[in-house]
Amino acid sequence: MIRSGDMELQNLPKGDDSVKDLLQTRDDFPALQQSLQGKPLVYLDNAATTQTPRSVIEAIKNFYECHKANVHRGVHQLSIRATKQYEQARSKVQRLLGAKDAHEIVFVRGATEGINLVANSYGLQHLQAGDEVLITEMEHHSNIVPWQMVCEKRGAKLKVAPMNEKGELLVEEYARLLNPKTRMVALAHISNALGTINPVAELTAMAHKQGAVVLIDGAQAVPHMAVDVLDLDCDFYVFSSHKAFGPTGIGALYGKGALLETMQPYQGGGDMISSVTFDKTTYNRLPYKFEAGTPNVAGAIGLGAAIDYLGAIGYDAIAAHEQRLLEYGTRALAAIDGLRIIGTAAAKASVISFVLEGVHPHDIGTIVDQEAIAIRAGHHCAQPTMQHFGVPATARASFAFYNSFEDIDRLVATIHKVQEVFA
Ligand code: C6P
Repeated sequence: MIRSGDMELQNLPKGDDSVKDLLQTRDDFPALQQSLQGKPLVYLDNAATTQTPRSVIEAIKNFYECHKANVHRGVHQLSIRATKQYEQARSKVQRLLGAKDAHEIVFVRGATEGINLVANSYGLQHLQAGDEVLITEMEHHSNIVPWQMVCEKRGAKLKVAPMNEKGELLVEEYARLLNPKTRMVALAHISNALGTINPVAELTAMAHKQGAVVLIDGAQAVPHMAVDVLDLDCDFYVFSSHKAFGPTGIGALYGKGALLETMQPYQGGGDMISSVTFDKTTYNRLPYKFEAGTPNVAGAIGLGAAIDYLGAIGYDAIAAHEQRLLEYGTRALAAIDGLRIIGTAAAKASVISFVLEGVHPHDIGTIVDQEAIAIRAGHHCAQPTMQHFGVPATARASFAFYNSFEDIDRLVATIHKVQEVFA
C-alpha cells in the first residue's frame, strides 16, 4: 500500500521470480498462516525469534513419538538412535559454521549460555588483574554482562570500542584500544538493535596481532548469512537456534579445539566426566566435557532440521531477498514525516530500528499489534546502544526470508495510523 504519488517507492524493484519462490516458503510455517482479530499476521520480529518450519516441528515430534531416550548412556536401541541423531545434529552445525571437527561444537542453551561458558571457563582461567577485555558499544547485554562479571572477579578492565552516528564501529578507535594487555575481544557479528554488520574477519586479525582471543556473537548472523569460522579465524563463535528457524533452548558454541582442550569445564555433572572418585574426577573428552547433564536432545535434532531447511533455500537467495526488503523498508519508513531510523550503517542486515516524533515506541508496538503486526519495541537488551543514540527505546522491524513487500506496506500504512492517533 504505497501512498499515491510516491513514484520513487513504486519504482523500487520488488524482485524477480526467485523472490516469488522464496515467498512460497511462507507455506512451510504454520504460525504464519494465522489471523489475529480477523487480520492476517504480519510477523516482523525475527531478530527476537524466528518462526519454525513444519520440517523442524516434525523432526522434534518424531523424536518424541519414536525414539525418545537419553544419549550416550543407554545400550538399548532407542538410546542408540537418539545418540546418532544428536551427534548428526552436531555434525550439521559443524558444516554450517565450517568448523574443522565436530568435537569443536558444544551444544548450549543459546548464544547467552555460549558466551557465559567462555567468560567463566576461558575468562576466569586466563584473565588476571590489569588485563583488558575489549567489546564494542553496540553489544547485546549477553555480550556485556558476562564480561563485566568476569572482569570484576579478576580485577581486569572492560574497554569499549565506540561507534559513529550511523551505528558503525570506529575501527581506528578499536585499533587504538587494542594493546598487549587485551586478553579477550568479544564482538557482535551483527548488531540486534541496529542491524550493523561488523567486519569481524578484519577485527579478529587485528586482535590476534595483539595476542588476544576473539569471541564472535553470531546470534543475528547465522539466520541471514553464511558463516565460516575458519575464514573468520575467530577463536569462539556462538549462536541461538531459535533465531535461525530452530527450536528454543538450544544453540551452539564453536571453539578452536586447542583452546577448548585447555579450558576447565563450565558445569559438573553426568556425561562430562571420564572417571569419578571422592578424591578426584577426570573429565571427558571434547565436547562432552562441556555438556554436563542430559542435554536438550530434541532441541539439537530440531536445530539439525532447521540447518537442513536453511541449506535447501541457500544463503545467497536469503541474503538477496532480505537486502531488497531492507532497501524497500528503509525507503518506505524514512519517507514518513517525523520518523527517524536508528542505525544506518553502510553494511546492514534486515533490521530497521526507528523512533517516531511524539510517540513512545511501546505505543507504536501496541497499536501496530492491533493490526496483527508483530514488531519489537524496547531497548532490545542493548541499553548502551540506546544511550549512544539518546533514546530510551526504539521500535524495531526485523525481516526474515519469508517476509514480503506487502508486509512492509502494511507496517508503513499502520505507522500512518499511529500518527493520526497521536496527531
Ligand atoms: N536478541 C532480540 O530481540 P539468546 O537470548 O541467548 O537466544 O540470544 C541473546 C542474544 C545475543 N546476542 C545478540 C546479538 C542477540 O540479538 C541476542 C538476542 C533478541 O534482539 C532478544 S533480546
